[in-house]
Amino acid sequence: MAPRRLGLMKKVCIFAFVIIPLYTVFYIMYFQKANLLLKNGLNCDETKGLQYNLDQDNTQEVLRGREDTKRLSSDNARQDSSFSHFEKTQSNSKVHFKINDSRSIKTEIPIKETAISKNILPTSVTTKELARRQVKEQLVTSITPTQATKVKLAPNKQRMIWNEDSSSSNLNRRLQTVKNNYVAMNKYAVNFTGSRRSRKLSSKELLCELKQRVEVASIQLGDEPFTTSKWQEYLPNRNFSQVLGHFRTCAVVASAGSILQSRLGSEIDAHDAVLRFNGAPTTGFESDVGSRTTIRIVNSQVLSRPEHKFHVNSLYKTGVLLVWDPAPYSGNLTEWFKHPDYDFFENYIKYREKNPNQPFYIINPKMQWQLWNIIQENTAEDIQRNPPSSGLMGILLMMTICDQIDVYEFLPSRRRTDLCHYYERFQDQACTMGAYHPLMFEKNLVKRINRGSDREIYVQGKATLPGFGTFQCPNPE
Ligand code: NCC
Repeated sequence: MAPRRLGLMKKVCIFAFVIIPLYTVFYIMYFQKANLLLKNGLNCDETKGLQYNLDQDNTQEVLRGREDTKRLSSDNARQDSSFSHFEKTQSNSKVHFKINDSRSIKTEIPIKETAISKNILPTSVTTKELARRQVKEQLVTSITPTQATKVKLAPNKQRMIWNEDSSSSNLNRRLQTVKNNYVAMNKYAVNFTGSRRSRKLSSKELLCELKQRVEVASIQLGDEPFTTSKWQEYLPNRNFSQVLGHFRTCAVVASAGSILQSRLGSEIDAHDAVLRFNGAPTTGFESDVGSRTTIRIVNSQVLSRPEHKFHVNSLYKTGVLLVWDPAPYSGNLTEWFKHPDYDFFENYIKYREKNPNQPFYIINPKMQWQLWNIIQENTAEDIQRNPPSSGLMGILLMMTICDQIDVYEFLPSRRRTDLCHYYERFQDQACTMGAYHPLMFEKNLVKRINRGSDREIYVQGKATLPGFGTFQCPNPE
């Protein structure tokens, strides 16, 4: 009897002290991961759909718009997982993909997010653990992503710096597929008639292209269709450059996760003006990102999607606000106003009613495509046919009102990590390398006009650009 009872006791103990705790740990981890996916805007069906895409199609559709794409039915997906055989037709601003034999593919999941990753850190990760992982990842990422040039540092500290000739062949397969899909999709009907540069422009030539061809302007009263007395009430009556004035030094703070542990906060705050993006906070991150915000650029999702709590979050109450939204490549403002990518106009008006004293501008969308043209002309391959990221638009804006612009962690530093944002635990290389936005090519452009050193990129993640007012350009032909 005794040995049998002992055996039973042993089994009970194993069950109580090993199986149950292990089960609990896995259970918690599973739900934390699910929560993070939900936090990133996906409901369970969408999550399942996304997983389906990843598993079955070997394609992760990384999307911005509401009904941007059609998920392939499982049969179609198995027959052909590549979008290259599809021909695009657009109707009612919805994109339909057709296979050569005219089979139409139905929308099944309107995925709303960009950059959803399978690799998500459990919420229990502490800052210390995060730092440890970053160091570990750094060792991997520093040898893989781009055919990077080496910076001359102490021999044992040679690391990779962003290569200004990075191409999509440096991306992983998933991001290459995503990029090709966005070239094929052409949601904004980009009809690029320019030509690729036969030679590589010098830094000065590129700067002059930007200065002379990109018009950084906000929507003004009188710009058709913003002509009514209603708009007179809401559109600020002075341009943002008049309101902001001119600055000597400016900081642009990209939201990348790799700014964590940088201790750049006081350096950033020492600038005359500081630009931040979307929901990037300062509270709790002051030592790494600083505490001042002079200007904040938000995309139209931030105004239209309830989870951003745009009207109530105090984050948005500081500084001058600017919002942008993608417009059709050749469309006019009236077409854009009728069919914005995200319907943000109503919330813009509501916000202006509640906060009439905070300057808040709508960026004229022609800027995004002027900038896009320059990137495409100076890139050897087809880039995503979507507007540049808020980051590059912000940089351009600052070049019009500052003498010197220090851009932080746009070109990744030695702290490089796949952590998407410094204020979230979500990981995806797409955030740094680009999925919807032609971010890799934007970074190439910034590297080419950088006046700072490779060492500053490596150590601080800092690129230094001259303001448009500080250099002269020859008259355009
Ligand atoms: O991520 P986001 O940008 O808010 O970041 C602001 C700018 O910082 C640069 N960046 C960011 C992360 C990273 N790892 N590397 C970087 O270089 C980029 O230049 C980026 O523009 C956007 O451009 O507006 C974007 O907005 C988010 C999102 O809409 C907002 O954060 C609000 O939630 C987009 N993500 C999603 O739509 C899921 C992102 O693709 C671009």
